[in-house]
Amino acid sequence: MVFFGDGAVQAGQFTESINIATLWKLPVLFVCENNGFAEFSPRSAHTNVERVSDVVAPYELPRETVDGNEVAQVWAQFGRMLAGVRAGEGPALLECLTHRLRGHYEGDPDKYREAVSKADWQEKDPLLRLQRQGAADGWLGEAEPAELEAAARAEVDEAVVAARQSPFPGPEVAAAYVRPGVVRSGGTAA
Ligand SMILES: Cc1ncc(C[n+]2csc(CCOP(=O)(O)OP(=O)(O)O)c2C)c(N)n1
Ligand SMILES: [Mg+2]
Repeated sequence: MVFFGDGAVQAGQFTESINIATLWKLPVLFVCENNGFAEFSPRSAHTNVERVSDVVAPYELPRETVDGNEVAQVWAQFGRMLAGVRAGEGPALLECLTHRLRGHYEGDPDKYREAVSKADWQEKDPLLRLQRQGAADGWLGEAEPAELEAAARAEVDEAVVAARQSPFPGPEVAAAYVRPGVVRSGGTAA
């Protein structure tokens, strides 16, 4: 599974990766977070192809564009594609349309996108939407949103402490999480 921004798509490595992944039917789920900006440039400044899912059309892999701020939609499409990839049907590409509420980096003056309404996008915050949906449908239970947030923050804080206290991992740890044995016809094990 690889995650990348729309800015990576105009680099040659993207097309090269899609090409070889489809040619060798590799089990890869490509997930693009398309927020319409690559650093400070709007997508229209560096390509005529608006949708990343259209960029890969000639390679004939399963490709979908979803509302990336709609958790249920992302989850459902992600599940369908992952099942196909795991079943050996070859790679797939999921494009999640979203927005970057803050600049490209901390301290970015963020002067290049006055046209975009931040207030509109703040309303589309995926967590907010999910929370509202959960309250409306009744599956969120009795807990107040503030309590849920505090519990989630505490869990993250604990994980940060555990990570900082852990010894630095050696190279063998990286290898431990790579599943060997994907053999391509005429090729070597990947
Ligand atoms: C291999 C490589 N090429 C170019 C760059 C320079 N660079 C840094 S960020 C960026 C664009 C990133 O766009 P995106 O992934 O959409 O991220 P966003 O701006 O939305 O946060 C580029 C081209 C880089 N860091 N690495
Ligand atoms: Mg981007």
